[in-house]
Amino acid sequence: MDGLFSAEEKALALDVRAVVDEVIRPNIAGWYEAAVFPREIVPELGRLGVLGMHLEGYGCAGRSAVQYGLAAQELEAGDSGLRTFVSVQGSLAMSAIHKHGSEAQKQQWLPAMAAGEAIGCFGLTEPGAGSDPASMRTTAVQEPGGDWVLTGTKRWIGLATLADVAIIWAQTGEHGDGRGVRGFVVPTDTPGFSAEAIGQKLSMRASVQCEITLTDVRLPAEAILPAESAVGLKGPFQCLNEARYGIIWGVMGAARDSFNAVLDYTLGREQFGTPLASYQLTQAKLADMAVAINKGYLLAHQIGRTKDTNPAAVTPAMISTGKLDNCRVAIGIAREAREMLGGNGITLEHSPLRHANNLESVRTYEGTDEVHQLTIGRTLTGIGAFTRTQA
Ligand code: TGC
Repeated sequence: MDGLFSAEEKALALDVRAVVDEVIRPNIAGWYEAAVFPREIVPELGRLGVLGMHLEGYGCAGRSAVQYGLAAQELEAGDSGLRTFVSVQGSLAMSAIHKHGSEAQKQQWLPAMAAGEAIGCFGLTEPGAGSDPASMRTTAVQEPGGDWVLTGTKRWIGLATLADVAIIWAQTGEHGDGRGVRGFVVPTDTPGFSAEAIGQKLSMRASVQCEITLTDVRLPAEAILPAESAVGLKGPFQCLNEARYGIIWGVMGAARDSFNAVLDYTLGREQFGTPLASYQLTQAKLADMAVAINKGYLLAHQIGRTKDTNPAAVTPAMISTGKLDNCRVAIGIAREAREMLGGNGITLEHSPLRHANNLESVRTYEGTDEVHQLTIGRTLTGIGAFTRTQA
C-alpha cells in the first residue's frame, strides 16, 4: 500500500507510530486491565498535532483527510480507546465548534483543545435515544432574559468525567432562537452539570464512557452554536460524518495489529515439530486476513482521497459503506487472530482479544451496522426504512 501515499503522508504515519510504540504499547495492557484512561498522554497527543488535526486555524494542524486517516489507523493499532479519544476530541467536540461555533467560542476553546490543554466531549446519545437521536428528551428552554436552561440525561458519552467542555444537543422546540435540535457549548463546571463513568465494561477499558446529568444547567444566550448549519439534526450528523470517517481508517489499524501479532506468533511457535505458520490451514487464514486488510485500506484510501479532492462528493452512504464494512472486517480478523493464538490468546499479553472486545464498541457507536445498512438501503431504493411504527 506504500505506493498510495506521499513521502509527507508516510512520515506523519511513522511519527504517530513511534509515539504509539513508545508511549502506548508498553502500557496498554496495564491500563486496560485497570480500566484507566491515561490522561497524561493528552498533552503528548497535542504536541504530536493529532487533536483536531484536519481542522484549519485556531492552533489546529490543518492536515488532509488522508493524513488524519493514517494517524487514526496508527493510534488504533495501539488501542481503539485511545483513537476514540482523538476522535471525540477532534472530530466531534472540536469539529462542532469549528463548523457551527461563533468566533468567540472558537477562540475560547479550539487552541486549548488542539494543544491537549482542554478536553471536550459530545453529548448526543441518551438512555432512550441511541440510533434514533431525533427522539432525544433533553430540552433547552430560553428564558425571557436570554439565558438557556438545559435539562436531561446523556449516555455513552466518551470522556465526560474528564472533559472541560461538553457539546450538548438538546430539543429547543420553538423556544427563543430554537428551531428544533440545537447544540450548546457547556463548560463542565457549570452548576447542574454532572458526569459519572459507566463501570463494568468488557470493551474500551482504557477509555471512559459516561452518563451526563443536566439539572437546570443555566447558560448565557451566547452558549448556543449559532451557525445556520447547526439548526436541526444535520448539526450533529455533520460531526458524526467526520468521526465515522476516522473509524473507517482506525479499525484497519486494529486489524493490522491483530494480524501482525498472529503472524509473529505462528512463525515462532512450534507444534508437532514445525512452526504453526508452516501449516496450510494457518497460511490460508493469514492470506485471507491480509487480503481483507488490503481491501479495507483501499476503501479508506478511496474515500479519503475523494474527501481531499472533492469533499462534496463524499455522501453519507459512502461513509456508511466504509464504517459498516471496515468494522465488520476488522472484528472478524481480530477474532480469528485470537483463535489462532490458542489459549495464549485470552490474556492481555497478546492484542487480538483486546482489539476484538474494543471493536464491539466501535462497531456499535457512531451508527450500528443496521443504521449503516439502512442508510445505504435508503440511498439504493429511495425508501427510508427507519420507520416509527404507527399504532
Ligand atoms: P434524517 O431525516 O435522515 O435527517 C435529519 C436531518 O439530518 C440530515 N442528515 C445528515 N446531514 C449530514 N450528514 C449525515 N450523515 C446526515 N444524515 C442526515 C438530513 O439531511 C436532515 O437534514 P434537514 O435539513 O432536512 O433537517 O433523520 P433520521 O432521524 O431519519 O435519521 C435516521 C438515521 C438512523 C440515519 C440517523 O438517526 C442516524 O444516523 N442514527 C445513528 C445515530 C448515531 O450514530 N449515534 C451515535 C452518536 S455518537 C455518541 O453518542 C457518542 S460516541 C463517541 C463517544 O462519545 O465516545
